Amino acid sequence: MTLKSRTGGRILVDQLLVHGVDHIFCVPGESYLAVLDALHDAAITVTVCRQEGGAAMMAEAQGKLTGRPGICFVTRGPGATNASPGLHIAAQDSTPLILFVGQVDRSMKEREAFQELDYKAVFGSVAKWVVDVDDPARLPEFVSRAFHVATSGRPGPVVVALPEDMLTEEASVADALPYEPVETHPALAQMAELQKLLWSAERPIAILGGSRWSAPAVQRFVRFAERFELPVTCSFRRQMLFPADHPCYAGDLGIGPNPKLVARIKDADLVLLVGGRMSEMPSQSYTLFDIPTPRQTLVHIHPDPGELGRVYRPHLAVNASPNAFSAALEGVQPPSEIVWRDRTRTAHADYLAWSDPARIEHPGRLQMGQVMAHLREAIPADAIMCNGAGNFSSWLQRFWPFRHYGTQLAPTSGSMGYSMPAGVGAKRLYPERTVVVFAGDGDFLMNGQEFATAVQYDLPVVVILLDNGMYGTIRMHQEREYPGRVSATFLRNPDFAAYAKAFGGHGERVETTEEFAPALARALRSGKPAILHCLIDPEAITPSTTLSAIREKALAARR
Ligand SMILES: Cc1ncc(C[n+]2csc(CCOP(=O)(O)OP(=O)(O)O)c2C)c(N)n1
Ligand SMILES: [Mg+2]
Repeated sequence: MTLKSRTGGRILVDQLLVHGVDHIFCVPGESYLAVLDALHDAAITVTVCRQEGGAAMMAEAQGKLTGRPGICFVTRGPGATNASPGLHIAAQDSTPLILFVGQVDRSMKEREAFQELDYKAVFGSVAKWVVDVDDPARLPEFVSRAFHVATSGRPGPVVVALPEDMLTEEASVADALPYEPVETHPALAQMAELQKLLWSAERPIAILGGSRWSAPAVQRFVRFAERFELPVTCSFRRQMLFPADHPCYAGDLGIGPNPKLVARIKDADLVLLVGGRMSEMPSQSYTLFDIPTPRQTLVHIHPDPGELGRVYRPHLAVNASPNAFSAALEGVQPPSEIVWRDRTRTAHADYLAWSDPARIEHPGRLQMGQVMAHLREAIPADAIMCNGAGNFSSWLQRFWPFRHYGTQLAPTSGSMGYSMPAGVGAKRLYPERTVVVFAGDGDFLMNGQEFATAVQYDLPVVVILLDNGMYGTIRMHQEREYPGRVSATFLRNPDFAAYAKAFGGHGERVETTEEFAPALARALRSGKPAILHCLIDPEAITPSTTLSAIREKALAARR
């Protein structure tokens, strides 16, 4: 059989189709015109973005929601460095992502040609793998490897550099076969050991985190938790891994978690850590477990053997993906008597009390407790909730009851500027679902330009923009460490409702609690991307304290 000769650009796009890609995000560049040309008549939805950071985050968001690599194309040099926050998020969040980057002509390499960058050096410590493709005939091999590397073990980002002249050169080469994610299953003996540990436990608890879950995997874990009446908590920004309205749910280990939950984990005799790494945030700055040998009996299940014993020495280490592990749980039998039953009930009751927004009051005319209570009524359970980084996000993280897998887009890397692009990525994938973008005033303007992308593609996401006129989180830390010495945290903001309108969206200013519900209804009805510019009293720095209280406490400690 003779193979048709194709350009590198065409071979590359054909590989994307082979691997099931149907969406890509990009900012165009002259360095990869041949790819753009091949995309012209391919069955792939292209989203052209306003900044590569936004494009990479959109792709990462899709990777998070689907478990398949998000795909992003950017130009060389500045395009690549602009995309780097998306790569870092994919690395810390264990999300499969492939970044294709333009590269200078092969004949010009190493001269510091226009926008030339050594991607292996620049992205070497962030990406799982970086490759320069110098021969179009090797594109099927390298692209196939990129999909395998991005999705196997602990998923993460891969960078594929594409020299401009390689993309226009022709080659005769066969397509690769579609990639198959490599599944890692637990051994029978390990499941038997787990059953033994559960049978002798008195105060067990499960912590769910990481990636390589799916809706069926979550369902299987729910069934396991039901059979064992096991209290289940979710790691930092992973609440979508267990339904909040389930009687086994004990809350999440985010920033500023329920102290009762923290005490419960410290007091547990058996901890099942499934998929997560218990990094700095969920481990409360590495205070929940002793290092390297936790006091609790630790069963750690992770798809990457390199994570097992990396920080915590597990009693039982299981190298398996949450998908495969949850399936194996079906063969584990509960003890004849469940001695921790009452503890599970108390844990859920503690969660319900902690997450009830109606109890919360803070300074200001716009009460976020009431806003959250309203959102719980007005926004459907399958809505995708997005946030970036900042104290504002605690309203969503603590008071929104996540009930389904694939409803949460929040960077465990703590990257500001994530929510707007994440919302665009989500809405592009699931146009029929409600997408809510939770943003701070600082957070939003780090990638607010992507509101234009939402307008361009008619993606009616609702941005709830909480404006307190500052980088509030940092101001909070300042007041605690250097009380009264405000430095570089004040922000003078634009009229965000006018911003939304200027872009062709729907905008509203919300100053009081009463204004919120009708404004939200109008935003949802508008059918346009919308911004609700919510004015938050700067004193309302967290759901539980004020800026002045933090400052006073710090000053008192110094007296
Ligand atoms: C990309 C990035 N830059 C800086 C920070 C440090 N940082 C964390 S929260 C924060 C302020 C967030 O401000 P805003 O979005 O207005 O939320 P607020 O804390 O005021 O609620 C900053 C600067 C970060 N996490 N990410
Ligand atoms: Mg702010």
